[in-house]
Amino acid sequence: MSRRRWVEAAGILVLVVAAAGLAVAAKEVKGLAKNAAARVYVAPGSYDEFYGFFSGGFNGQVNVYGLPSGRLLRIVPVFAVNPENGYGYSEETKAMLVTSHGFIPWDDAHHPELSQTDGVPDGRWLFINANNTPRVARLDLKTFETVEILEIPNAAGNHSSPFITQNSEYVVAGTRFSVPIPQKDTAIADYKKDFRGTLTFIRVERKTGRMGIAFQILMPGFDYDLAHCGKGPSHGWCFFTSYNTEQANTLLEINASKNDKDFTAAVNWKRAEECVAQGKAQEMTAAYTHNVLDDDTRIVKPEKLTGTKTLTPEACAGMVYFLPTPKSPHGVDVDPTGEYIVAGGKLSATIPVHSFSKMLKAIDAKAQDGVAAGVPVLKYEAVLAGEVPKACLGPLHNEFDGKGNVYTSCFLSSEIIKWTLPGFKVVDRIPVYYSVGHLLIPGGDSRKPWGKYVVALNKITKDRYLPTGPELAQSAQLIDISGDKMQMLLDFPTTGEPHYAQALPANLIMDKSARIYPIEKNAHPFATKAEKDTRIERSGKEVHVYMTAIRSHFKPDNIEGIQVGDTVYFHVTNLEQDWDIPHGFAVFGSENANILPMPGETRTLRWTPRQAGVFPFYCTDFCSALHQEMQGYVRVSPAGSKVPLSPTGPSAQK
Ligand code: K7E
Ligand code: CUA
Repeated sequence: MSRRRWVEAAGILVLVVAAAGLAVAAKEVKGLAKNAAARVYVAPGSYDEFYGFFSGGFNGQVNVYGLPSGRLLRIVPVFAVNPENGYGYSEETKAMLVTSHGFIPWDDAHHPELSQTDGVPDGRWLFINANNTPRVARLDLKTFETVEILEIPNAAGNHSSPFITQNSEYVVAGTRFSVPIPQKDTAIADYKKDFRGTLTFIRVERKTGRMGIAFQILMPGFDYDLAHCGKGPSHGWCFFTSYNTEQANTLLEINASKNDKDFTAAVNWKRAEECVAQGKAQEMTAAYTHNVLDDDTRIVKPEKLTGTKTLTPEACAGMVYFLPTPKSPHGVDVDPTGEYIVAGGKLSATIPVHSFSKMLKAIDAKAQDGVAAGVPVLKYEAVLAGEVPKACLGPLHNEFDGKGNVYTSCFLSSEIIKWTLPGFKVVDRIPVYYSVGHLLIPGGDSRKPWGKYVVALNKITKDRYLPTGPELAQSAQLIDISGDKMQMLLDFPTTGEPHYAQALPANLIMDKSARIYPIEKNAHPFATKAEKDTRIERSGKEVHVYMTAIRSHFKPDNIEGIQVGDTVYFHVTNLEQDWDIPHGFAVFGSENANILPMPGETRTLRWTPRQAGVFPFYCTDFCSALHQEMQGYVRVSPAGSKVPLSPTGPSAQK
């Protein structure tokens, strides 16, 4: 395309950029839509059509974008501390990040998964995995906050997680890394003998969303990479891809790429439930944590748990089968009808598609190619629905549009292909920039995709954006899929490294969004619900400040009688009952983040003053015209000083 036509095609976007004198070596973009700018433009004051939930990858967060605009709406901390709102720093939220391995302020979050009813995202919760120290979190989509984190014991590299069943009965979690189970000190060379994988089924309470481990399946020591659960006819089954069926423990790039086919594990969880009910599971000791945000106090309650129910394939015949799958597969995705199981053949140029109905027949007919580590291996030809020949290089992940088309990301050839199912015929392809991982279509892994757009989540953006030093942003690219041809609309950089993302129509959640926490329902033990109740109490070396915040002052705002060596707890209750009016609180020299209580909420900052003096504190969130006046002082005296604590009660205050 000539430069001139490119400019025409890019329309006003380029004109605006050029007018600002910023057009630096504009590059050709294949498949760019006419009037692309107008088609993603959401005018000031207007809402986006979709909420998009993007994982933050190694920033451990969830990033919420509006689509089609690509506007970043919110960053929700999940597995990482967040100084912006004090998550993981405040006394109330620290416990959310406590595991059996101690306080873990970081993780690597890959797969956001929306809760479903009848196989369709219902807008209640979002689940997301932590890879490194295995955990699954649940976010409440009324408040956009992390309300629960469950640690997964007997696991490592929690990557095939947290994929959901069609009525949110379970979210699953599989081990990307096999390890000695239970853990022990053993030679790494004994991998084949001692290392195992687990597939964990986490029960989700229908009413509350509360998670709990139902059972774990002990598997051979492969790497269980990704998963998706069945829907419609295949409801009751979940599918996990594996690589390293070679069971190599070193130089996996060579040693785990030898087998022509690895396996997709098909797990019949209804059968597993029967086996558990029949007492076929073994109790296994395991230490793990389960942290839940209490609705009334808004304090995280940590719980320590011991033991899980463990099933082996041998003890529960009919529970697990292996479907041979070329070659070191990555993603596995179930189409909206529930019949087709599409893997990403990573090192193969063909995309293998398994048929659920043929799988059931193959099981009945015992069309087997032997048994691997106690698991029947079904014959490839007997379960294959078809292959997409010469699809692309490095197929990774698939999403569906609900109109019989599959969109596959191709990491090596940096493109998205669109192909028909059934039909197995590539009908369109579009380059993306560059090295695409997952794709997102609103509802694209559900029974009823909303379609309209596909978003490419790209790993590499070399030369795509203004350079920012050695590290460049990962990017998302929004592509229109409403017509026959994919049309590129928009690029936007992302935070962290989003692996997967999911989206749903805004109207499913926007009207349910919480605006305040009712102050009368605040059951925090250190809440102060009226200014007249503010006070300071000492017990030994601990000082508790019962403080309120309301535009535009703290009460108390002059504090004396604190001593070096004390531990001071500022319990700040935000008395506002008005939407979008948090107050922040920070104190000089604090080795802690600020806290940011929402309207009606109490949050606590722990402070250990190290020297005598008078130290200011202030509100960090610009809350009113007199926000700058929202400040105070705390006087710190030497240990053993006679300065009385004040104000100690209502009578002591003016
Ligand atoms: Cu393909 Cu972790 Cu799902 Cu990255 S994962 S892309
Ligand atoms: Cu309160 Cu600024």
